[in-house]
Amino acid sequence: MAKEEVISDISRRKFLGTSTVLGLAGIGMSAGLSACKDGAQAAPGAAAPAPEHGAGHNPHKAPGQLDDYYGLWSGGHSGEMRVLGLPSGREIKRIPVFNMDCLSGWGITNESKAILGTKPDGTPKYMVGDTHHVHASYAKGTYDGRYAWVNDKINSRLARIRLDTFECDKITELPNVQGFHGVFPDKRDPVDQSIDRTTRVFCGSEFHIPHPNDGHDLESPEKYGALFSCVDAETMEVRWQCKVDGNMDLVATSYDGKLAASNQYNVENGAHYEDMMSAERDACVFFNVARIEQAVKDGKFKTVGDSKVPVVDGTKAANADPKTALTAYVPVPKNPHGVNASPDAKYFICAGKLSPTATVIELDKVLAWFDGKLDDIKKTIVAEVELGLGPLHTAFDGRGNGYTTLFLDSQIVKWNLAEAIKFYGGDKNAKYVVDRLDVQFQPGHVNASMSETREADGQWLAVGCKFSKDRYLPVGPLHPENEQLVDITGDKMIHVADHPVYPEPHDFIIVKRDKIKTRQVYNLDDFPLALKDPKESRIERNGNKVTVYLASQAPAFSQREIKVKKGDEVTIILTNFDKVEDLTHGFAIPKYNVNFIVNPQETKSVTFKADKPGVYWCYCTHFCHALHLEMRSRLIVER
Ligand code: K7E
Ligand code: CUA
Ligand code: CA
Repeated sequence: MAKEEVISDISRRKFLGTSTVLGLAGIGMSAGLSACKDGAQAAPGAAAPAPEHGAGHNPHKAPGQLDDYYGLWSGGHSGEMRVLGLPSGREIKRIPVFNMDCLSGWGITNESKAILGTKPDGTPKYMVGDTHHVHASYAKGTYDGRYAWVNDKINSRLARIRLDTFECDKITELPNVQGFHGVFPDKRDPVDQSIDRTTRVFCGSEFHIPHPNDGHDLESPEKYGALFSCVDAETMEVRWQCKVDGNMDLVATSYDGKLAASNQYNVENGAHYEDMMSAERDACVFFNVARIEQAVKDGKFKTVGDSKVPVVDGTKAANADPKTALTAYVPVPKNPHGVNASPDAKYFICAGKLSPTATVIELDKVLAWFDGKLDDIKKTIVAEVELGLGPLHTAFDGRGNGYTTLFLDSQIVKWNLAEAIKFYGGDKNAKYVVDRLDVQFQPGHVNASMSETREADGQWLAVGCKFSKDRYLPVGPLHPENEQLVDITGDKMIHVADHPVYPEPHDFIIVKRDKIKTRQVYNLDDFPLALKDPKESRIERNGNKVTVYLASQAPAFSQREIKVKKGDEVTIILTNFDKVEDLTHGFAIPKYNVNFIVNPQETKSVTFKADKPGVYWCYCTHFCHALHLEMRSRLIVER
C-alpha cells in the first residue's frame, strides 16, 4: 500500500471514529469509553500492518470453480435473506422472506401469501420486514443442512428456510412481543438428551410493551413486560414464553441443549434512551429450558390476551431460589451487545458495547448455580477483559481464539480465551490480545467459517462493516455496506477482499458446502393443486369463479386463450412439466400485478379479479428456450 493511501485511510478512520465518539460522549458515555485508553492491553488505534500484496489465501475463484462455503446472509431491512459463495463473495441467490419479490412471485402467489399471512381482502398482512440474524439447524453439534431461521424485528416474526430449496416454508408471528431481535436454535433436546439435534428455536424480544398491548397501561412503562419465546423447530408453533425483568437482545444456546441466554441492555426497564443507560451493569439472562418446560407441564403459567401460549414467570422476584429458578441473571457491564457460544462448548461471551470489555461466562458454573452448588451467580464470570471501544460480536476459530468487532475503533481484535481467563485470574503477564486489524469501517457482526459449531475450522472471517465510505464508486447519498473477508489461518489476520452489499446485512453464518444438499427439481406430488398430466389442462367456470388449470412445457403454455368476463374472479394454477434442472418459466399478466415463476415440476397459483376488459398477453418472463418470446397466452376479458 502506498504511503498516501495509508494516510488517507487513517484520516477516513478518524473522521468516522471521532464523529461516533462525539455522538456518544454527550450521553454520559465518555467515562466508560476513555477508561479503555488506560487499559494495559487495549490499544485502540494501534493499526495492524497493511496487508502486503498477495498475502493471505487467495479468495478468488476462477471461472467455473465452485466456492468452498455457503454464506447465509441476513438482508436487514430489505426483508430478505441472501446466499453468497465464499470465499469468492459471489452472490448466488436472494431469498424473499418478509418482502415482496416480483421475480419469484413472493407475496403475489396464493402459496406465498398463505405463508406470509393475509388480511381479509387477501393482500399480505405485512409488507415490510427487517431480518437480523440467520442461524441454521444442528445435529451432533454441527450444521445438518435441514433449515435456517431468520427473524423479522419489525413485526416479530420467525421465518424458516428449507435448505434443500433455499425457500421460506413457514413464518410464525410471536404473540405479545415487540422488537424480536435475537434468535438461536437449540443444539440438542434439553429434556430428551438422546435427541442430538435442533428441536426448538429461541427468540429474544427487545422492546417491552403492555400485556396485552390493547390500549391499556399506555403511560405506565413500569407495567410493560418482555417475553422470551420458544418455537418448535418442526411445527413452528410457539411452545411457551417466559417473562423476564428488563429486555433481551441477542440469543445464544449451549451445546448440551440445557441453557439458552440473552444479553440485556435495559435492565433499567427504561422507556427513554437516557434511562436505558443509568445502570453500571446490565445482565445476561440464562434460561433453564428443562425447568421451564416442566413448569409448563405442571400448569404453572398464565396466558396473555387472546394468546393461548403458556407464559411462565422468569422475573427475579419469582426466581430467588436457585434450586427452583427458571432464570439466572448474570450481571455484565453497561449495555452489552451480542452473546456468542464458544465452539469448545464451555463459554458464552457477552460483548460490552458501552464498556470496552468482553465478559466470559462459564456454562458449567451456571449449571452449578442452578443446582445450588455455587453461592453467587457472579462467580460464573471467569474473565472480563478490555478489548477496545464498542465491542459488539465475537466469532471463533476453533483454536481457542475469539474475534470481536470493535464498532468505535473500526477494528477486529483477536484474543485468546485461555489467556484472558488467566489475566482475569491475576496473571498480569498473560497476553490475551493476539492481533488487531483495522476494518473499513464501523463493524457490526463478524463470523468465521463454521464458527458457531463444534467444527469451527479457522479459515475465513467475514466482517460486516456498516459504512463503506469512499471504498466504492459513489452512487448518491446512500452507500453500500462493506463486507470484508479476512484470512485467519495464521497468527496475524490478513484482510483479503471487500464486497459492497445492499443495506443492511447484520448477522450471517458460513457453512461448509458439503453440509448442504439441494434438490434439482421439485416433486409434483408435493403440490395438491398440480395437474397429473398436461392433457388435463382446462378452464372451469363455477358462477363467476373461473379456474384455469394451466401447464407449461417449453416453449408453450397449454392454453393459448383464456377467455373470461369482466368481474370474474380468476384463479390460474400453473404446473411446470419441464423436468430439466433450472428450466423455469415465468407468468406475467400486464396491468393485473401478476408475475411469478414456476420451477421444474412445481405448481403455483394466483387469484385476481378480471376488472379491466381487453386483451392481455400473458407471457413467460423467465428465459427458457429459443422461442421464449413466443411463449405467450392471451387473456381475453370480455366487457
Ligand atoms: Cu449487532 Cu441486530 Cu445482530 Cu446488527 S445486531 S450489528
Ligand atoms: Cu418459458 Cu421463457
Ligand atoms: Ca442499561
